[in-house]
Amino acid sequence: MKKTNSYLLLMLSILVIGIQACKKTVSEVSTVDYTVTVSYPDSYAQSKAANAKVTLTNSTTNSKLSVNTNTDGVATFAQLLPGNYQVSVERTLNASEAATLTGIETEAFLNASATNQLITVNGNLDLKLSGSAVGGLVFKQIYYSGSRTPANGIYLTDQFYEIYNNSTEVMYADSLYLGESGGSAKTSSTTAVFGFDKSAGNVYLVNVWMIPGSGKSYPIQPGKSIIISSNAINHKSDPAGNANSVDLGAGISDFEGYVASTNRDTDNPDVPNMELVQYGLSTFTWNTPVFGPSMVIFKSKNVASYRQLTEPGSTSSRLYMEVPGSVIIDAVEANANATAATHKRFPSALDAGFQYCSGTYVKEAIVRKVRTTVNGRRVLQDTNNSTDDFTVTTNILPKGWL
Ligand SMILES: [Ca+2]
Ligand SMILES: [Ca+2]
Repeated sequence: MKKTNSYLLLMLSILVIGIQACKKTVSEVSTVDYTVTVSYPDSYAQSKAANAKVTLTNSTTNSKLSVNTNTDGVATFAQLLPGNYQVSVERTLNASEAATLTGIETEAFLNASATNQLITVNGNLDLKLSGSAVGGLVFKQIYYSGSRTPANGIYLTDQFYEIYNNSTEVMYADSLYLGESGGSAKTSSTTAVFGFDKSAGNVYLVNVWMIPGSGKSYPIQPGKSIIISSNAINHKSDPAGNANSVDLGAGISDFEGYVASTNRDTDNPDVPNMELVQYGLSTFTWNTPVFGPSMVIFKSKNVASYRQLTEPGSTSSRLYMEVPGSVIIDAVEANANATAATHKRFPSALDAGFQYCSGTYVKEAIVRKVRTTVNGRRVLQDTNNSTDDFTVTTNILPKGWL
């Protein structure tokens, strides 16, 4: 018995020493408290990004720890083992969250990361989310109606197209195509309907321009726009201009359409020219129909391979570029009057409606409505229906607001 007791005592002692040794080992490895504070992009309505998933990956062990941010955008990693970590954050916004944060109701995926963070003491890391742009480039304003001179003459070289960054991120105008559909606006009951079949979803362009640049030469900030003018001069003060028109000179126009081949167009050296890709409906300077043009913007690397087609049912040899609807960024139809639905040139998936001015040379522009304002940035309405999305004004304000 005595021997057994001594043996048990010995075993107990070893056990106790062992436990104490273990305890000592654990308490000697000091941990740190680490936080990651996550914010939304500057263009968003709020800064603090709640419910973002923050993941710390230990560079040595590859073990991962994930914590969601609280309402202050803070993810807390308590008792973290010191070491080298890779930090990543992801946040998916559902359509309703995106609507609140960006003004545009569409799902968005945001992320952020920081590599090789040596974490040895208590601390915090700030990370700002970024991701795919919510929203895109849209036509903000199209001025096509022309104006009357003080002597009541007609004046139509003052047309311009304003393209707006309706997104949360910087976008680039480089290599953006601006295209004008073929087909006549409905000016009478006998006006021919454009002969192409719309059911395939394509558009058929008669004139096509491209903005130059090397890829990132022409940034457009969120909530900002560019002006593309047919002729980038101060039409009000130009000797050959029209005192009733608008100033579209340098500082207002970002690009102009210069038709070198006619030897009659004017080139303002202070305003970059667009590249003329296709000029099927040629006049000495580029004019779109004052009865209402149908315009698209698109980006594509395949323009050279797009089919060139004559209009079905027409004897004209004029060629139209067939551009697939899938590359169209924005499409806006204007036409002559309220009865012109029969003469739409675009598939309804690209623009379900159209807009019209009260007449020709009336100095009216069609202007996209403001849907909401987020953090000072106006978000324009884009339901792909110009009847709803646009309004008509006589107050022509390039880059301005009604
Ligand atoms: Ca011109
Ligand atoms: Ca120029």
